[in-house]
Amino acid sequence: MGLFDFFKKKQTEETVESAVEEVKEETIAEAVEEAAEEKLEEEAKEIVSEAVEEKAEEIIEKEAEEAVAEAIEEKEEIAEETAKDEAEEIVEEIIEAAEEVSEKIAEEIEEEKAVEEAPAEEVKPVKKGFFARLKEGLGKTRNSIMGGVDSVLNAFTKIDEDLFEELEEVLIMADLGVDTTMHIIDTLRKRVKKEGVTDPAMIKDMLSEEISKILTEGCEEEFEITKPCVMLVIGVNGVGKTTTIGKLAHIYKERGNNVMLAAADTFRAAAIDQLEIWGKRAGIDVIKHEENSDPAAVVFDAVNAAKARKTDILICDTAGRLHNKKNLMDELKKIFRVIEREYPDCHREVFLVLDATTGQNAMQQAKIFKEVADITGIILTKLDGTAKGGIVVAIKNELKIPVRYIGVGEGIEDLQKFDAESFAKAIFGKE
Ligand SMILES: Nc1nc2c(ncn2[C@@H]2O[C@H](COP(=O)(O)OP(=O)(O)O)[C@@H](O)[C@H]2O)c(=O)[nH]1
Ligand SMILES: [Mg+2]
Repeated sequence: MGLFDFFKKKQTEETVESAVEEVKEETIAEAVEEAAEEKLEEEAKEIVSEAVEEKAEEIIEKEAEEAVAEAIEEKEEIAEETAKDEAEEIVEEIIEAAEEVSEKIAEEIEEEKAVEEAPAEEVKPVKKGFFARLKEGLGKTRNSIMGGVDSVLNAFTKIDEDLFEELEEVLIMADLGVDTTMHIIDTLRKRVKKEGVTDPAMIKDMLSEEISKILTEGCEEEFEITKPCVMLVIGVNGVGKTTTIGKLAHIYKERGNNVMLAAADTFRAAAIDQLEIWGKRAGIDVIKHEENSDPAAVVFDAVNAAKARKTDILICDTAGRLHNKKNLMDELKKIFRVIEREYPDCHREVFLVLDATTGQNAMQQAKIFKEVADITGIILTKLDGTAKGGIVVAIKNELKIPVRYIGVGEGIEDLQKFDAESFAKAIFGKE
């Protein structure tokens, strides 16, 4: 090979080499670029997928929250509907019961009418119905007092101090109260001595006479309401205030009066509803506010409504929270002030309701209420089914407040005007 050829070959080799080198570099650069792009793409994908995942989680969370909220709402709606249904059922049941009671009354009236229309007989049918119910209601009291008295008297052949002591025990056990019992026994001792009585059996009639005397004293005139009248019904929870108001409303409406009720026991919503049910039963308007509102404000509205509508008798229910005497006193005072200011011309009655089944406890309640209110009359409830009816004698003798009505059952007709003579006869009268 010549020198030229050698150089040419070398140059060619170099050219090839550099070309190869160039291609190599290019390829590498391309590969690097590609790799970088690939990496970027991968990272981007990763970022995107992360973002997507996060978003998805967020959406799922939100949806779950919404679903839970919806479920709760649905549940609440169902609960509300169930409660409503239940309440409606209860109201229906109560109305049904009331209808039954009124049917019974209608039947009784029919019966009494039938007897009245029957040819002349010596008995007074209406009086008989009333007295029979009274006697039935007082059955346990009668058995308790008279049973005890009989067994003492039968155990003795002569009248001595032991007999009086045992009799004393019987009367105290029958809830006549210690003071009243002492008074009765003292009177009996004096009479036995004065009248020269020796037969223990004679004591029974004397006892009946003395107790009747206590009950009837000062009750010669029949109690009548002066109209327009605002009646305030007070007493401890559960004694029967609302039930008694329902019965009173019925009695006065039946006699042709315009009657209105005020739900001033705002302590529990149930108390307002209960009065409304009685109002509905008797077809009488009930003035009410919301639960926990001011009782005096309810009375304010009721008194003004009664004036505007020329209502004959407005009967106000109240809450009896005796455990807080100061509150009770303030609440009652405020109510009295409202009545005095808004309706000075109305006649006022303050009825204290006492539960006969609580015996001497009822006396304690009466003493406390006497301190906070000018009680004009006592209504003694639940005399049916209790043997503690003797409490009437203690109330009459010790409190010096007249007993106006007595409750002898839960029905709308089971409230009787207190007739001392009939009462004494129902317990002590001969069979
Ligand atoms: N056996 C009987 N139950 C009565 C009489 N008066 C009321 N009740 C019952 O006593 C309970 C309490 O009565 P309620 O009027 O709500 O008492 P308040 O809390 O004083 O209003 C109810 O179950 C009444 O039905 C009654 O003369 N005889
Ligand atoms: Mg009540």
